[in-house]
Amino acid sequence: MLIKNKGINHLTEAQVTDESIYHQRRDVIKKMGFIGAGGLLASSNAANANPFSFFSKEEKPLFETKPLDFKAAVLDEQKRTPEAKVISHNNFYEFGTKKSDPVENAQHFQVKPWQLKIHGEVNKPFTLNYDDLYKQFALEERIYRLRCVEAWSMVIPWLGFSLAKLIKQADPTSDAKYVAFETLHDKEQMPGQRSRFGGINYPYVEGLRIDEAMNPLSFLAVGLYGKTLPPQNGAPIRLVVPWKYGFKSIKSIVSIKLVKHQPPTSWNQLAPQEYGFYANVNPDVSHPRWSQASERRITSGGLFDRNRITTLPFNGYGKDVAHLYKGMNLKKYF
Ligand SMILES: Nc1nc2c(c(=O)[nH]1)N[C@H]1C(S)=C(S)[C@@H](COP(=O)(O)O)O[C@H]1N2
Ligand SMILES: [Mo]
Repeated sequence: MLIKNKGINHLTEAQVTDESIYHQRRDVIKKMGFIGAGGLLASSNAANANPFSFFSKEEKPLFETKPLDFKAAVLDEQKRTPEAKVISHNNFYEFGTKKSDPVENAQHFQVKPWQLKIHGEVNKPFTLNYDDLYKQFALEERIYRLRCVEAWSMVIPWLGFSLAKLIKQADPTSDAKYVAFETLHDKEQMPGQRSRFGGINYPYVEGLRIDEAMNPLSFLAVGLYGKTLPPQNGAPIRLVVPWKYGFKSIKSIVSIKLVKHQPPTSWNQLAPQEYGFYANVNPDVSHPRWSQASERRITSGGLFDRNRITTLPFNGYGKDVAHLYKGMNLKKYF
């Protein structure tokens, strides 16, 4: 069995705050030698050592989000995470490993021109340019829970279209068994990529099995809260797979490739014993160093307010997706 539970036994549930989990997640990277004691995080105040220091905090954000036309979601009862939180508490290692780094460091991100290639095992490969992202498919709103592997979650109103629509347009061949996604690789624009900051071997890559990708819940988001995506949330287009841990929901995508074999994925490559390919939200399978049985829902309280809720299998989307994993041992394929 690949799951290790040793090491978390000395921590009670109450002690496992998101903050400690987040530090633990960075610790793996430290242990692997990517961030040493005298490394980038430790010396972030020293001149020249911080790859993010070239934007002063006083500088006004240059990035403008624009309103989008979309079909609104039918009202649902979930209490949405305030927009201000959604766009300021982010994981986007290309712009830094702290939650506040992406909003500070991504505001100069140029999304025009953009090219998203759909290719590989398809009969009709195509490329979407920036304007196509908003025009090719009718935009709809989806209010989804996003559950990070670090045991915090948000409820976010996304705008976009089903991944299935885009894949169908490319007409996959019978050899298309998986879908491989890739984030932009641009060291000029993404300071984290200049130093392997965060330990990831860039570009960030992710993948889904073809039946997961074709599930109606799998979504390509081009906006949130009625507007185009801000860069810290993955502008101009990112994946949202609501029944999986947040790291599957890859940001700022430039390539969607249909492939024969299971593709490599960034967090799995970095720490395979901790992050699986499937990464389905599962309260019964602990992360080797913390429990996944509950989560902190980020609502309108303070960032580190206690708002503990029980984590549901498949993040509460089991009715729609559990059949995809029938007969699979989800402890082995975590
Ligand atoms: N390219 C890229 N995509 C990424 C990440 C990243 O570091 N780089 N972080 C992931 C993680 S861990 C989470 S929880 C979500 C966070 O999305 P949000 O910042 O929009 O809430 O993005 C995911 N997509
Ligand atoms: Mo995450």
